[in-house]
This record gives sequence, C-alpha cells and structure tokens, in this order.
Amino acid sequence: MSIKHYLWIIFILGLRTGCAKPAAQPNYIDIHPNDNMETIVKKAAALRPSPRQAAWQKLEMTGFIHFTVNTFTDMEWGQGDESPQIFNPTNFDAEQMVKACKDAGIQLIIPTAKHHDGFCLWPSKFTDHSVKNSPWKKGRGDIIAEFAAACQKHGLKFGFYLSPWDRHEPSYGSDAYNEYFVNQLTELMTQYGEISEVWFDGACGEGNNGQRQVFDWETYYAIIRKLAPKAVIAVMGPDVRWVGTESGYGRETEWSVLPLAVQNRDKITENSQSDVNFIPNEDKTQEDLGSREKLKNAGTLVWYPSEVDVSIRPGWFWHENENNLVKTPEKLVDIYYSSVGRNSVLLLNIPPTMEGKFHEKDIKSLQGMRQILDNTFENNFLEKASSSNISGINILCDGDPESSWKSKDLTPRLIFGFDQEIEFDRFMIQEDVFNVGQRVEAFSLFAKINGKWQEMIKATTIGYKRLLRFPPVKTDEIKIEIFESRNTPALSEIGLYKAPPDINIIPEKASFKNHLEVQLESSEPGCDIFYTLDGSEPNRNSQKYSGPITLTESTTLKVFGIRENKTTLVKETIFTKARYGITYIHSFSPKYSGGGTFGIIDGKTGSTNFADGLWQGFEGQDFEVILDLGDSKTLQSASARFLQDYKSWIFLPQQVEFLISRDAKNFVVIDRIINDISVNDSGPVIQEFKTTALMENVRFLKIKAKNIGHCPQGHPGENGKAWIFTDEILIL
Ligand code: FUL
Repeated sequence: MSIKHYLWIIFILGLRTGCAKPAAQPNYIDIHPNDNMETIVKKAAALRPSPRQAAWQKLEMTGFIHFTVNTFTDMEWGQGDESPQIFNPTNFDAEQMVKACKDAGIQLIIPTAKHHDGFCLWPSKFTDHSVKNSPWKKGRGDIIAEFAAACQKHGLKFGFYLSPWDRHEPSYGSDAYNEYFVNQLTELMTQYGEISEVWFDGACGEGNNGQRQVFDWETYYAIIRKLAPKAVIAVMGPDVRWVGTESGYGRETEWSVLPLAVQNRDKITENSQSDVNFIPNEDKTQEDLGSREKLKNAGTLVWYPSEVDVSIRPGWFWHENENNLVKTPEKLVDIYYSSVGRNSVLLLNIPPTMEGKFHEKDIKSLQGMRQILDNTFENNFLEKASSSNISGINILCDGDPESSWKSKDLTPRLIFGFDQEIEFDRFMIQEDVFNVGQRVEAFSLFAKINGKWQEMIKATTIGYKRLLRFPPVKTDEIKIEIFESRNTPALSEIGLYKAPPDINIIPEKASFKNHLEVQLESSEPGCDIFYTLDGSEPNRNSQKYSGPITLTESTTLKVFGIRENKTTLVKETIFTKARYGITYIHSFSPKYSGGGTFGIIDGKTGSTNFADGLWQGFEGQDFEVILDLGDSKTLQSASARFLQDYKSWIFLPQQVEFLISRDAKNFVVIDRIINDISVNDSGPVIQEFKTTALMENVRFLKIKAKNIGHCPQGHPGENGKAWIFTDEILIL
C-alpha cells in the first residue's frame, strides 16, 4: 500500500469518527464539591467562548434601531392599542441608516421587529397588527426586509429585537401566545437571510388583558439554534449578557466567566449541549460578578460575556424634543472606551425620525465619533518597537486577535524600546480569549522617565480588549507588568496611540448685550487653533488664535485645532447679541439657565422637553424681568412663552402682567392675562401669553408671571415648590 493510500484511509476514518473537525470545547465547566480554590480558578481561566460568542465578540460595535408606532406617538412604551394607521414614515431609507452605521464602525444591525406595543414591522401572517395595515407603501412594505437587504448590500451582519412582552396580542398570558411567538420567530428566522443576533428584552409586564405570560424559552432557543446555529441570543438568552445598565458604561473589572448557582447544573447536563442553553439568571446589575470570591461557591462556571446597550439620545425612540440632546462625538468616544474598552460589545441605538431615516444631528455625532477614533488609532507606536526581554513580539501587533504571545509565567513583564522618543496617551491590550481564556487580574503600564519607571495607569481585567486613557507622556521605553493572573496569560494584541487634542470654547454658549470676550483653549499645549467668524469652515489658512476674541455682533464661531498632524473636530457656537438689556428680579436656577441672562431674548425656543437646555427655570418663585429697550419705542406686541410639565412639577403661571415705564421706577399695567389652561398630567404643553395693546413711549417693559406657588392638591409633589419655566420673550 502506498503512502497515498494510507493517508486516504486515515482521512476516511477521521471523517467517520469525527476527528476531522475537533468538537468545540463547551463554554461551561462544572465545579466538583472537592475542587479547591486553585482548581476552580484554573477551570475559570480555561473557559473559552462558543464559536458564535467568539464571532460576536469580534464585532466590537453593533447597532440598535428602535422604530415602531412610538416614533409617531412620541412615546417610549406603546400601549398596544395604537392604530397601524399611524405608522407612516414619509421617506423610509434603510440604506441611509445602514450606511451611517457602517461609516461609524458598526458591524451588525438590530432593528426592533416588534417592541412592547406588539406592532410588527414586517407583514407577519399571524397578526393584523403590522405594517400590512399601515398606509406606508399601501400596506405592502416590509421594514425588516429593507433593513436586511441594506445590511447584506453593505456587508453588515443582521439581527432583530423581538419583544417577548406584547401589550397588543390578545393571546398574551396563555399557551397560545407561546405558539404565536414561535410562529413569529420562525418567520423572522427564515425570511430575511442570515441572522446573527436575536435580542430578547428583559422588560416585561402585563398584557392589555391583565395577564402575565410564562415564556417557553427552551422552545424559543431550540428554534433559533436549529434555524440559525451561528446566531447569538442576547439578554434573555444564553449567549450574551446585559451589562446591567443602560448608561453606556461597563465595569472597570469585567469578567466574561461567571459563576452559576448549583441548581442550574442539571439543566446543562439534561440538554447535553456544548453550550449553556438557558438564561444564566443571576442578578446582572451587581458590581462584582466574576471575582475569585464569587467563583468560590459556584456550581458551574460559564462563558457569558457582556453587551453594553445605550441610546445616542435620552430615549430609545426618536422624539422631536430630544433633537438638542443627541450625545456629542466626545461623549460617544467616552462610551466607546467604557464599553469596547472594558471587555464588552457596544450596542449603540440610533432611532429614525418619523421620516424613517436618521436625523442629521445623530449622523453628525456618529461621524465625529468615528473621526476621533480613526485619528487616535491610526498609528500604533508599538509596531516599531523592539523588546529587550521577550521574543516573538511581532505577533502582538499583527491585528489578529487569535494569534498570541503566550507567557510562561503567571506574572510576566514585557519591556519595549523605541529608536526615538514617542508621545502617547492611549493604551490597548487584548487577551487571546478565543484560544486560551481570560486570565489577567491586575496589570500596569510604566514609562521610563529620567531613568526611572513611572506607572502611567493600572487596571484589573483585560479580556477581549482593554483601552486605557491617561495624560500624554513622552518616553523611549515602556513596560507592561502583569501582577496577578488566574493562569499564564496569552496576549494577542497591544497598542500605544496618541489621541487628538480637544478644544474648548469659553464660554461654551452665551448671548450678550454690548460685547463678549471669547477664549479658545486646547486640552494640550502646542496645539494651533484656527477659527472663522463668518460661518465658513475653518482650515489651516484661517485666522490663527492668539488671544481672546471680542465679539460685538451676533456671530457664528467655528474653531479647529492641529497638534503634530492630529486634527480636532470642528466646533461651532452661535453667540447672539441681545437687542435689550435685562434685569431679573428673581434669579433663575443654575440647573436650568436656558442659555444664561440673555437666553430668553436670543430667538431660540425650547421644545416640550424642559431639560433641552433652552428653558429657564424658577423654583417656587415668580418670573419677573425688566427689559431695557435702550430708547423710547412704540411696541405693537409683547409675548412670553411658558411650559407646563405636570410630572416634572412645572406649571403655567396663574397670570402674566405686562407693564411699561419710562424711568424703570413707575410702571403702568398694560395687560394682565389670566391663565385658563387646566393643570393636568396630559403631557407637556407650551403656552404663549401675549399682549397686543399698542404701547407707546416705552423705554422699560416689565413682565411678571405669577407662580402658582405649590404643587396642587392631588399632585405627587403636593405642597412642594412649583416651578415656572420660560424660554423666550418676543417684542415687536
Ligand atoms: C428596555 C426596553 O424597555 C426599552 O424600551 C428598550 O427597548 C431597551 C433596549 O430595553 O428593556
């Protein structure tokens, strides 16, 4: 028999016995009653993600798209009784959204196929409560199909959110609902191409019929495993854990291996799965989930990694009155460091408007975030380093999270030198969690400065990825020291980077009477700042900043900085020159200053959201101001706008008086308008109080709005101080 024949037989045998493809290691391990602490810790250190968890972890940034009837009713949680007729996006554009996500670095998209209100964004066969009964595309549209197609076209992965809680479906609360849910799940799993993540929300309450549902999770999971074996099941699922907050900030110490209570062990064995196939339902909001202390009493250890879900706006759905509250690029970058940079996957929500596309402000923030991140991570100094004490370091900068430098010690020390001095302020380090496991418990980064090692930053866990920030440092030698590990660590990637500086405009925003001094400050020395005052985009040829700028007219200031080829984002502020002087009899609350002293005569009106930065708030006091018109004038009208938001203790004034004077001492009442809007909690309202009496010879105009004093009887804050909120006075 020739060698060839021999190999052929081995190959056939291998196939038959399954050796050609080694069986995946389970993503859990049992603890035996006689395992000591050392054994338990070693077991934890040996666990690795399942293949589907591994593929998901590498995505780093994923995107949520919350869209449903809520977008049209201005709600966060729909009631379930909304008519499908209200769902009518005027210009739905899945590609615009998918492209914006892709440009931002998002690699998988999860639209809400059905939120708690029960309305389905796809034409499900199993209910009439869907797009098929909406006017959008005459009932022939399918939002999920359009998202799936756009993702496929642009190379993004696709998943969906399907709310188990359903406030519309009449069968909710019975076995029939489980059947309904399974049918819907099957539709979504079979009609839209490859599914990479299924997101089951933990939020759950009664249906409209007052019933609660007992969910048949095992059946749901079995269907997903059968129809999309590569998909992860998130949150109310076995593969991906909710980080425990919706703030965008993960834990400083984030373990992907978690202990499970003893009683859950049987279930794993019963399933005889290679992966855990039920919700590890321990409390996910605790600060410590996976320390040695926590592992001590575990029955089983399981790989259950964290996902950080957060919205780019205060709400998950789009609301007109949150257009001013879109998170800034800098805030999104901070979230990136605190999620992706803390061993988690980021799930960033961007909600479409009633048009059915992202708002320009959200897109601008996404672009700004990407620009800062690209600018930071474009050059890894460690690629050019050499090590004096370890070999084979190229593997640490090869961009492959699965190739690693494997330490022989529990507490290795890695020293790197550079041909010339480098300046950096960001550190990235990854463990090979895919082939080895998560092991590091404490480490530090040092820089040699004047011949001495100085600690730049210290941290605990690494896991898939850790990103650390610290003030810029210059050196030609660095040291990474691992102080504690569960077993000998394997590092896959490391990086040192320099972030672009930031620029602050001081004051950040303001209106002024005569003139205003504006200063520009960089977060780092050596940054050249350029600006324009005419609304044009600043560049290197624009005016260079050398000291305070004095503004005497309303101005759009745009600034941008360069420091050693790192550019900042362009920042912009509109400073408005007020036409009148203004004196406050009672001052506004510093929490709600609405743009400061001149904020109520700057032409900017607020939304129904009292916290949008444009409203001035007065707690328990009247609103009373005197406007100085500069010289004697004839006025056609004067008005003031006020807000009522019952839930937030903000009430319309009892009455508003308009008074005029020539000398600011003797005032004559021109008009008194009594409020006739009732005090109720039917949602925020804005009311304008306006006088149209002709006012002659006016130099000073006083506006006096009477606070109702205390929250009325029956209000949750009964007898607490009532607020008055105003955003704008208009004089014609
Ligand atoms: C929560 C839900 O109640 C919110 O509406 C949103 O969908 C968020 C992602 O999950 O539990």
